[in-house]
Order: sequence, then C-alpha cells, then structure tokens
Amino acid sequence: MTRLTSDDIKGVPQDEMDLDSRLLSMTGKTVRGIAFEGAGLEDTGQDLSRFRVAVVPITSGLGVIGGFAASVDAIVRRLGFDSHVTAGTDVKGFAEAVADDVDMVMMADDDMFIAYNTRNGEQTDNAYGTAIGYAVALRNAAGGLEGRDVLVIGAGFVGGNAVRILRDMGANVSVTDIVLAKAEAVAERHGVAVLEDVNHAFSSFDLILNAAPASFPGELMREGAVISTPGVPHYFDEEGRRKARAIIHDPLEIGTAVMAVNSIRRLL
Ligand code: PYL
Repeated sequence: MTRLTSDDIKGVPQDEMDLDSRLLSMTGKTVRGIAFEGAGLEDTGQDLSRFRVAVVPITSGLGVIGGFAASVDAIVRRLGFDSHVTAGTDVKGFAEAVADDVDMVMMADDDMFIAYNTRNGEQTDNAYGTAIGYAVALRNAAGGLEGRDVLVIGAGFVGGNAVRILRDMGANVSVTDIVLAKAEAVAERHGVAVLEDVNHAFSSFDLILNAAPASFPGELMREGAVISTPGVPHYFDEEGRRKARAIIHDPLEIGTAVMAVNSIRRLL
C-alpha cells in the first residue's frame, strides 16, 4: 500500500477535485452512486444522517498524515453520515468512540484502513473498498464489462481484489505486475490470464484498472482508453489525457465512500 502524503489529500476536505461533477461526466454516477452500487444497494436517497461515524487518528508507525482524519470525515459527511473526528487518538480515540455509542469507527495505520461497524462487528477494508469502487466506476464508464477484455495492473491487495471483482462482473481479466511472480499468483488464484510485459500490456487494452503506483507515457495509451486508476502518485501526460476517453482518479474519496456505505449496508 502506498502511503498518502498530506499533499496528495490537501484538497479533499473542500472537494477541490469536484469529484462528483467529473465522475458524473465519465460514469454517469456520483461518488455516492458508486458507493451504493459497490455495496450492492440501490441509492433511493436514503437518509444516512442516522448513522454516527467516528474517525480516529492513529499515531502508531509512521504517525498521522496531516489532514487524513479530516479528509475521511469530510468524505463521509458528504455522503450524508453524521461524522466527527475523535479528540483522542489511538486506543483513547477508539474508547471515546465506543463510549459515544457511534455506529461506525474508521481508522488507519500504516498497513490497514478499516470501517468497523460497531452494531454487527463487520469491517470493510480500504483495499476492498477501493477495488470495488474503481471496478464499478470502470463498468459504468465502459457501458458494461460482460465479455469485455480488462487489464488489471498491480497484483497487491487492491489489484488482487480488483481481479476477482472484475472477473465476477463477467470481464475477461488479465493481470500484470512488475513482479511477475505476484501477477502469476493472483492469476492462478482467480483463474485469469497473466501478462509479463507491463508496458506492452498497457498499450494493448482499452479498459484498464491501474492499481499500481505506476504512470505510463501517453504514447503507449490506446485512443479512447478508459483508465480507472486509484494508484498514487497519479500522473498522465498531455498525450495520455488527450487520448483517454476517461481517466478516473482520486486519492482517497471513492475507496472511503465504498467502505462507509458497505459497512452499513445490512442496517439500511
Ligand atoms: C489509506 C490509504 C489509501 C492509500 N494509501 C493508504 C495510506 O496512506 N495508509 C496510511 C494511512 C495512515 C493514516 C494515519 C492517520 O492519520 O491516522 N495513521
């Protein structure tokens, strides 16, 4: 998992990326629409304000990322949840959230970011939330994935989840990774194809979910490609931006929104 920096997320609380407008034009869905679809729910305008969320800053390991808890809080509030950041950090913050009888606790250390549902004990992690959110966004932008060829770049936690999800959506999935053994292991686990040369693979597909912290020169991109790309750092050059039909990216919001909605899906 690539660790975000304060810089990556500095515009998130104020929604400076205007993500809903960009997603609507590429996928026909808002962040909330993608989150509901990712959780297998229909968005009928359900009021989420009855769900109380506490975001706990975690100082362990490499410590807090400036603005991280505030960004998660803002994302969850934009969906309609009643959310706040705890005053305490770590165990103290968790204890504060439990004493406050919240419905969901969201917190991240260097290895995991989870949404924990205090009512039913279920947890949704960010690798799953990101994979399903970006797969749903790709499916909407592509006008369906049944029988379509899709490339997943990166065979880590997000990429591995994405391979399984896209396969279950009916896509013909191929996976690639600069560490071939990782791609081979994921391909074998999920019964999909493996491709050895990452750059060649990138230039051979119209539909790509890029779950690696990798960027690609525009000259390698197919005209009209749809790229769903959660990985950071995120960069496409001018040629790539011109050729792509859609480049779907944000540093934190889609994955976090799916986590939150998925976490309360059985309570709606
Ligand atoms: C959550 C993500 C998505 C991408 N990279 C992951 C990451 O940066 N993980 C580290 C999160 C650390 C948060 C820190 C805090 O501010 O509470 N412990």
